[in-house]
Amino acid sequence: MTTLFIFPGACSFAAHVVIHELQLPISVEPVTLGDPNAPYRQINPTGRVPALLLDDQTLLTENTAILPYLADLKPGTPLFAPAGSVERAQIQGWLGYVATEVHVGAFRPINRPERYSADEAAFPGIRQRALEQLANALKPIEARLTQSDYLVGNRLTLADIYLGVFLGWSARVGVLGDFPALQAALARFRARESVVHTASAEGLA
Ligand SMILES: N[C@@H](CCC(=O)N[C@@H](CS)C(=O)NCC(=O)O)C(=O)O
Repeated sequence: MTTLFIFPGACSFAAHVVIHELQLPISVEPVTLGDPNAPYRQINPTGRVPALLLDDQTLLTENTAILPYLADLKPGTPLFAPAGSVERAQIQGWLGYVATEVHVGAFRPINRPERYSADEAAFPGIRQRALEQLANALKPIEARLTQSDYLVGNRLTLADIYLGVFLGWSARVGVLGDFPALQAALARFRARESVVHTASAEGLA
């Protein structure tokens, strides 16, 4: 059986939500992060989540690959769009934007300043700049969501689900105050049945 490896509340939450949205027959397995000796390293040497282990033992990594792969298991799902369509490219564009500008560009230095300097005294400054970068990265998303409840088209897509995870993280670090459309998007995300279900399955409040 295909298995999705996750860590509660991590960026793997989006793939877990998609599994619930699409009722996919995929088992979900929590793993330990940050332990070089964890058995999970035998499956995924990077130790990162999400990772999707297919029936034939092929391992897929990266949200930008896993989310579209999961959606394509249900052809025609409104969460994604047909190959060759403009909407599909737009959804992929937002996935790439969130993965690079929001996750790695901002949250990586907020959460892991030690990856950017060996000098502990520099960490507060790195975090502060990264929080500013997060606010900058959220501005175009706020602009889009001021005009529409959804990033692409008139319906929830993979892009909104992936974004939802980082809106939750952004609220936690206190960056959503100036972004009313993002606050509303987070409230809608948290109210969605699949998200409530996933949060409960991951043991989150
Ligand atoms: N670019 C990757 C990032 C994956 C990633 O950094 N996942 C984090 C959790 S949000 C992780 O596994 N961190 C543990 C580590 O880096 O050791 C993706 O989008 O899938």
